[in-house]
Amino acid sequence: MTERTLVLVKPDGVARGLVGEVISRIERKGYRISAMEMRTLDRATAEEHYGEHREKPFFAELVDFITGGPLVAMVVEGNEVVVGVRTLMGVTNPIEAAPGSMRGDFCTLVGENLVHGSDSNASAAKETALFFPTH
Ligand code: D4T
Repeated sequence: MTERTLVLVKPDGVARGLVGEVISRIERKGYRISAMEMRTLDRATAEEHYGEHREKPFFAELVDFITGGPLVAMVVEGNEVVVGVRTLMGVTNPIEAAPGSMRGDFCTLVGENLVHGSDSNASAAKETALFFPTH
């Protein structure tokens, strides 16, 4: 089933020159990028994007990190892409992410875990509208 998801190459990935690596893995899997932009998030957008984590102890740090430098946001489309991208990314904690996944191959810190992908179709619709309101 064709779906859409929102992918972010987080500021650590941009700073480390891994944008091409992330895009390449998504494209080689067979997914299509239908919108893409580099931008530095303002705090209001970051707080909305991570709204479900507002009460968590790591929320302030998370917002500082995601607004701390440019990121690359993209809308990715394809067959069961929400789960497909999460599989390519690996689990949230990079230490537990499988080798071969992006987090498994390229990072070690949960607070700097390279990429974001929407976790459901409902999140994908909300996040796509937040980042690309006219897409
Ligand atoms: P995102 O949303 O960034 O793609 O990550 P996940 O979907 O894989 O994981 P999440 O929503 O549970 O966490 C959001 C974000 O918070 C950071 N984080 C998470 C953190 O800094 N410390 C923590 O203890 C946890 C659980 C990492 C991802």
